Amino acid sequence: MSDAYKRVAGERALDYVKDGMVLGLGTGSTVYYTLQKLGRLVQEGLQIKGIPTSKATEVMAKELGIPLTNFREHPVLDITIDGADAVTPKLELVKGGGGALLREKLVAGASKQMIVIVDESKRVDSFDGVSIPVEVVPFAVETTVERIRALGGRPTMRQDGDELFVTDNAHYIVDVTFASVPDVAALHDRLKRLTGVVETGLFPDLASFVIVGSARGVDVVE
Ligand code: ABF
Repeated sequence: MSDAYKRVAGERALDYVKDGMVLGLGTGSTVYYTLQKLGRLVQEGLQIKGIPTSKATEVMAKELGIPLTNFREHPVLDITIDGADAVTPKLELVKGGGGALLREKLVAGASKQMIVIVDESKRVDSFDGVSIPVEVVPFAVETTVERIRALGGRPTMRQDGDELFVTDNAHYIVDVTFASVPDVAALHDRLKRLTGVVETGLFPDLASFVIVGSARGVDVVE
């Protein structure tokens, strides 16, 4: 049933899109529905351009005929529409379940607005025990993993079958849980200070609002 909730949330985000906008195109199964409808709107004449947050989204956007652009042409975007793995009542996000967190954070950070689209299963009270993706450079990864563990985390290298998962940026992902996460921004800062860490999937303050699909329909949470 969650696909229906993802679809209603993903499509509702397009109510905020206007002719002439430059959009950040997120990654994941909720954004899938946004992109499908966006492709139809473009065919009907909607004038927009998009910057994809992953190679997978770039391929899907091209297949759908969504015009693409880049940061050289548009260093500032109007709206990014993207999913999330978990959302707190303070609109803090965990992202990166799909391994695209670095480009997602760059695109969202370059946007005037970030609209987050989720089904209700993503709403949590806190990130205690929630798996947090951390993008790390391959060089000295074992040392970086031990330094994450020393922060109190329980790190696991993300696998892709028998191999280590490799991101679009040729990095690895370490999925980490912390028993208690009382301060999301502070944990992000502690992780980012580790030399081998490129970026974390903690988005403490980028979401403008969240569109939640559920059996009740659609709620906009600000
Ligand atoms: C992406 O969307 C990832 O950051 C996040 O993991 C994913 C959410 O997954 P889905 O929409 O497929 O549930 O932005």
